Amino acid sequence: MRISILGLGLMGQALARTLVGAGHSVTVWNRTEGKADGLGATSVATAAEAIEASPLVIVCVLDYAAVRELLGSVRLDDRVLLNLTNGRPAEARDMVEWVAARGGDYLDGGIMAVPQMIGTPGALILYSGSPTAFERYEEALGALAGPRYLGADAGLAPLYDLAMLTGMYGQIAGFLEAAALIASEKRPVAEFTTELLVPWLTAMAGQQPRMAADIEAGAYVTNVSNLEINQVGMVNLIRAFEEQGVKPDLLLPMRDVLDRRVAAGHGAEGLSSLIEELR
Ligand code: FVH
Repeated sequence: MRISILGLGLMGQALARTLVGAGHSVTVWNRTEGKADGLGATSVATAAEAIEASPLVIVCVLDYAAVRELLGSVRLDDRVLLNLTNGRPAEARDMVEWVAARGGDYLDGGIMAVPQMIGTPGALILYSGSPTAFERYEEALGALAGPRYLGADAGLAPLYDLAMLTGMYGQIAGFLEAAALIASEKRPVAEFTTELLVPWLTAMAGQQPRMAADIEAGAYVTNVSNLEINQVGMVNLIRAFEEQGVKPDLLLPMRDVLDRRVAAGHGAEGLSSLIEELR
């Protein structure tokens, strides 16, 4: 299959290398020269030439503003533009019209992997947008990562991508605070992480499907620790941080939300009810 790639940053290079390895005929373009060396792809001098070369055009650059800038007023007739650049749902939805006005069909994608993972079993790419475009290229795109199509609304891939990154940042915030607490007593952080924290977090993640069901039902009655108990626990936690000389900066927003929910009279509910303070 003929596939073009616009943007040869770390991710674009990984995409190109993997598609070449899967036997596709890959044409590449990058704003600055020298990044196509050793990829086994055909390098061209302009984005327009790369678009001309293939019916499937993948773009993966810094942001959506760069996507629009590099495409300029080039026509995309009979082309599918697959945008794997990180962006927001509103930006992806705007791209549908923008690409259609140039004669093309639009697919958005969210890469849930680092460049080294592309083409390996752990990689996932979320897709949304044109269903016919996804069906046509699903098999070829499977060489990059496990594909998950979320629907015709192009905004869905960035929405889910950002939601997954949000979960990741929350987990990293908890890890950093926990590590700082352990390090405050000069205890080994690596041993704590591997032997205790990771198994604990894995077990606690098992609670999240039940919490998600509560959220969907809007039913927050709990038979485990309610918000009042968690509020007392949080006071204890913050005080321990202060005594250990560690800043609880990443925990304080959660404490504030917990306090607001209890003050609003929902102390008997479970932690899943905190979502009501976020809506
Ligand atoms: N790397 C990662 O781990 C993450 C994984 C999840 C998805 N992200 C997103 O992928 C997009 C590209 O990321 P990247 O890692 O390839 O980024 P860089 O290595 O910094 O390369 C940036 C490329 O963007 C080109 N570029 C920037 N501005 C423009 C512009 N105005 N016109 C044309 N191209 C532009 C840049 O070109 P150059 O500087 O080499 O000339 C690079 O090709 C990104 O959305 C991540 O969030 C990666």
